[in-house]
Amino acid sequence: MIWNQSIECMDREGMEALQLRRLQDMVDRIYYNVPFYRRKLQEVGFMPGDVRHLSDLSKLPFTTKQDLRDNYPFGLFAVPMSEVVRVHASSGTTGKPTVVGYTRKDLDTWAETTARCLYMANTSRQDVVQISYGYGLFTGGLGLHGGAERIGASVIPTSSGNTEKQLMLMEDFGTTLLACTPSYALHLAEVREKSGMDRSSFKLRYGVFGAEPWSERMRGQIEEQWQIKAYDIYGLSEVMGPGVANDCDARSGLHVHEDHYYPEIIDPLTEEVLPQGEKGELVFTTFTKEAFPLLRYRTRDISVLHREPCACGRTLARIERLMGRTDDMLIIRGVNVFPSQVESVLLEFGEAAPHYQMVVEREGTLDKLTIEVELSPALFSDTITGLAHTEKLIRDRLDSVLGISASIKLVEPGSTPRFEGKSVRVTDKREI
Ligand code: DLL
Repeated sequence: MIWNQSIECMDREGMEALQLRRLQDMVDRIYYNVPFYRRKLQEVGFMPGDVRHLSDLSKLPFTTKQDLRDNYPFGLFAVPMSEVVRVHASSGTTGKPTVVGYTRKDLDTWAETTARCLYMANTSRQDVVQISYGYGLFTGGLGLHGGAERIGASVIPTSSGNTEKQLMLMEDFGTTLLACTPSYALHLAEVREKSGMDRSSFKLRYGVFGAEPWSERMRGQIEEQWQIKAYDIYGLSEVMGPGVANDCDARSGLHVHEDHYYPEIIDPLTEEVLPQGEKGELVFTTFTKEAFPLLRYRTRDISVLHREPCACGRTLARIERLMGRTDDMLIIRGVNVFPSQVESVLLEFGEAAPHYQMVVEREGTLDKLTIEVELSPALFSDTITGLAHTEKLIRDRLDSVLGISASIKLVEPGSTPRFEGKSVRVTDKREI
């Protein structure tokens, strides 16, 4: 049995005392070890030692994705690189990724919190866990891997892609728990049907799905098509990776491992902390992370926070199923994509500001991204081979920057919409 009962069922008073001690320690560490935070804290007149109550946190400055970008790649690390044993990265808003680092102790914390999530989803050492999240710079694969190994389950690290092989291994190895994006779980079911494989020859019982928005409707579809119970796992690379929160059998929100990752909900415009039960932007402070501590990180994810104990017995705070974002980040086949990344690539090809439209659709169960690129004089060529060449150059460059393939449609000068106010570059036709 892997869960931390003394933490997960701690009374509020005990939890807040623990959080205050950890916050004090964290503010100390970032003040002395990260020049960026020292400057920010000095700007608001804060010294280590000034944190007396948990509510003092609301007086401290926020950290944003732009701050991470300005300090690329390792500027916000609080330990020397000799202490860093792992680096991951996720999409930044332009060509450069957001980089995160882990000490050995951070990996240990990550494995523990992800194991707690998997335990909420009924995982035990009897399980065969197939991890079809991508391994590599993305935190999904290795993050779930650490948690499943911590439980003592038998881990099959298939990573993403190669659907037929995934199904073959799932059947042959008797996979009981599947971890992947919810849309990929549906795709796997669809391919299984098409290839005439019989559901009854699979031993699958549970699934842990996340890394992209999904709905109760989609949960119902997955549960029906696979005849399993599906759980929602949330996380983001900046805070740790998968395993920041997960839902339990009570299905009344995702329990946040708030002894390590402290959640707040703010009004994204006024930046005021909102009372529990109100909808707003999720903000996280990491209490124990050594390599890459984060103070009040603005996730841009929208949710609602609840602190009453749950029917399952846990007292850990809960966030409601994620409800969208305050920025224009899209998640396409599990990969985070910002329109500004597309823009920065197109700028490499022409002299003027590029005109483009992104269309996202769900074909069957898979996401498809089409980018209509308006030809500028610099891109223009009057031969068919010239156009095909231009299209290939743009496609290859976008593939490598975005990390997913997109169809490119070259369109005539002047044919994409122009905007007087805020431009609308994205049409998302997916129904989730
Ligand atoms: O997606 C970490 C992860 C991997 C979570 C595997 C769960 C499972 P990033 O690539 O940094 O990290 O993307 C983080 O994905 O801010 C949300 O917008 C979105 N997201 C993650 N989980 C969920 C979820 C990983 N369960 C961004 N529901 C986050 C809705 C989610 N959105």
